[in-house]
Amino acid sequence: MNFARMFCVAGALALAPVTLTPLGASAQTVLRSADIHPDGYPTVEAVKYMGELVKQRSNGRLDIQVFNNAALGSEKDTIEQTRFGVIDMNRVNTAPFNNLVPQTQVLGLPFLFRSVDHMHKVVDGPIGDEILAAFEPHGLVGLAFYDSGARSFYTTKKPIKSVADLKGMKIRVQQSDLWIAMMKAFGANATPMPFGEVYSSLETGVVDGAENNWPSYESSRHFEVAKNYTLTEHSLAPEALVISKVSWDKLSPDDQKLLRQAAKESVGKMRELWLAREKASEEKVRNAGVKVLTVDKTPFIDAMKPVYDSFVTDPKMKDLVTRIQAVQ
Ligand code: GTR
Repeated sequence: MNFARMFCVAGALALAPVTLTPLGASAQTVLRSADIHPDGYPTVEAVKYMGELVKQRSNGRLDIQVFNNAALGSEKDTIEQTRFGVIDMNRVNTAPFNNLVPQTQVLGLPFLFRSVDHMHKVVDGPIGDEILAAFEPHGLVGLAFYDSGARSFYTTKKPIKSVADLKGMKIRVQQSDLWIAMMKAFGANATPMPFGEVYSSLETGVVDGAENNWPSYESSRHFEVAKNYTLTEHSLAPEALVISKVSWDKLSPDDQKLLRQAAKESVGKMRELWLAREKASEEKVRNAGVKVLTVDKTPFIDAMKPVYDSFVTDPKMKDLVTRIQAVQ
């Protein structure tokens, strides 16, 4: 991790969470939450909504302040800062947690979920709680999973019409061994990098393509430089909302309960916002002239066998996959 950066941010923020005690008032705790997305993006708005709930229910004693637009750094860096308590909360896709919390890998496995409804049933049930609990030994407390739609490929020059088209292409991926293996199994050259570097990498030809859901493809303006979007929908990897264990342990059991409850309630709000944003983003990029291709998914699914063979190996992971597949 980048310690220089961490301490620079630590210096800028002072130590989190901040407790303000004006004369005659009870102490106020402001939890700082990171997000790379802009204002209006469903993840950002969902955490703001959660903040309203906790503020109201604690009579102003607890509050959440969202630092979005990657103001606190890239996801990989902010995860480290959150583990050390420099940042209190973080909303990040599950992929950048994969190497740290191996149980999160299961949620990104290609073509594992049959539908968004299947994914919701899994993350809303005991398996979701089990994976949230797996963050704890790593300095983080998992609060909720948010939707992230389906991720599909987009390219600057050659459109992807078959698995063979991916051969030798440089494709940007999130910083996760699972995602690197997925690209390799598709025959592509995986280029892991932070989200903030993708636009210029597409523009200058450092990569030939990337993959993401409609809202991120649109809000990042990647569609301006990579105009071929192929609906492979290879992963439904959800977003995760976590709080630093350092910040968590400073809260009373009642406040911890309040936060957990508000986080769970923000999921419904997020899903509403997500559905609307997915439609709006798709419409926007289609109107901007993006070429949307549909493909037969079977060869893409078949190509993922080596990923399952190397990532679903230990009995616990196998059991988790079997239990997910059994959820109706
Ligand atoms: C988005 C996700 C971000 C980040 C980004 C990426 O869909 O919301 O958290 O993971 O993708 O590809 O880096």
